[in-house]
Amino acid sequence: MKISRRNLMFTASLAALAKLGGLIRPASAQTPETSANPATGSGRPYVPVTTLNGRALPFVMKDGVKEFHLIAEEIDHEFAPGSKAKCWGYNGSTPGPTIEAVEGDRVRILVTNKLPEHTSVHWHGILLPSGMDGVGGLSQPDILPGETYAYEFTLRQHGTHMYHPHADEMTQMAVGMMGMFIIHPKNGEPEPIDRDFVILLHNWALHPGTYRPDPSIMTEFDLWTFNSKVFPSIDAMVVKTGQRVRIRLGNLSMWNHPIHLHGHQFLVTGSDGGRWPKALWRPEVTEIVGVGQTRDIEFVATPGDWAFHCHMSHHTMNAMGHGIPNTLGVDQSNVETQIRSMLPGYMAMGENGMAIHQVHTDAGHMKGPENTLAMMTGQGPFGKLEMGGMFTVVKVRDQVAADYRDPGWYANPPGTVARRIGAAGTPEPAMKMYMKMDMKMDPNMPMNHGG
Ligand SMILES: [Cu+2]
Repeated sequence: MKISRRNLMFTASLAALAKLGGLIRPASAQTPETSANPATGSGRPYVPVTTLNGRALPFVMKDGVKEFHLIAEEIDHEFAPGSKAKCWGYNGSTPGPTIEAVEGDRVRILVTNKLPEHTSVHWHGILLPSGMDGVGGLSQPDILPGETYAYEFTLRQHGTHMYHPHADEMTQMAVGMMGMFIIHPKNGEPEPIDRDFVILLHNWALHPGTYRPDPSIMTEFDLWTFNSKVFPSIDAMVVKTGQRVRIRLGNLSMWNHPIHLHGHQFLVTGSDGGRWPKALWRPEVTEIVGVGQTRDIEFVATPGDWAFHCHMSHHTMNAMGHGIPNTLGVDQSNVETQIRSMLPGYMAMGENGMAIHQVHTDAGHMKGPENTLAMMTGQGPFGKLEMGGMFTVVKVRDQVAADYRDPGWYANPPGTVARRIGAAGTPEPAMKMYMKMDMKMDPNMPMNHGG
């Protein structure tokens, strides 16, 4: 385990800040949280993880035990501007803050229930006494509204783990109750990690015009999230060229997600079963993270803007209709005229593809139902990204700011961008309108406009 002078000084300055009123991380920056408790300076050191769009759960040391406090409660959550919901989470957020500790630590986790129904917390994948496993009715009585329970155990392993309720589980997880539990190895990493990201995968059924995720849905989900955010509100992962990056993925959604990184071959190096022996590491470009599983992937960063997303293409979309007629290749001009006589402003779409939907929603002519996001969205340096859901960008630069703030778009070296050869083509008729809209393309526009 390497502790640099810079990290120590950073911890010290955080301790000073903490006294001024708590740890507050600027939304756009990705400076890792302190690796030791800022209040007491105690706790064994580790290289902290970065929870995208999230934060770590602070702890206090009491008689050699790391004490955390989770508060289960209803919260107001925003998936991206234009989509809000009453969710349930921990300490004001979904997912709850990431719990970080070191193999060998004894931890005490207080859980206060401020929900309108009973709950419990299951420490998913963690080796512990049966009575600490958090299954309501099996390993403990339920935690009733207003009660606080204490869980206490010694961490005998390391790896990427999760926590979630095991009481009215279908409902409580469907509305956002989950978090990550990272246990760092006591003997350090086989390969030192420079940037260590944490992403929890989830899905939601937030029907158009409603403000409560529907817990009864099994397959027709309409929001696919990294840490309960959808693109374009998912932070970019900002990395310096040559850094060794680990992305820890957990999946508490109801689908499997083949997670794909562009521009690199990564190694799959671990799971809920801890850090795998090096002989088991395997190179991939897409790794399926199954329901209830975690996976760690690692790579050495190459400069560029590299897409990072689920490869189920419906999972890189936001809310969209299902079971609608297929209009691909259908000339609707005649029927459009007829419908307009009854429904002024009606626009037939979909003859040449679905990308036109983003054009209309970006332009504001096709206002969707209340509290619903456009199916596809986002602007890049060359135009529409036509993405949503489980999509973000790994931004690798030779120089990055000390707080890893978003550096804007990649400046491609001359001669390394795909280019048109020959005559200009003809945009699809619907796209001509888009080109006339004169949308501002600021090369430094941050990808995430909110959250
Ligand atoms: Cu997926």
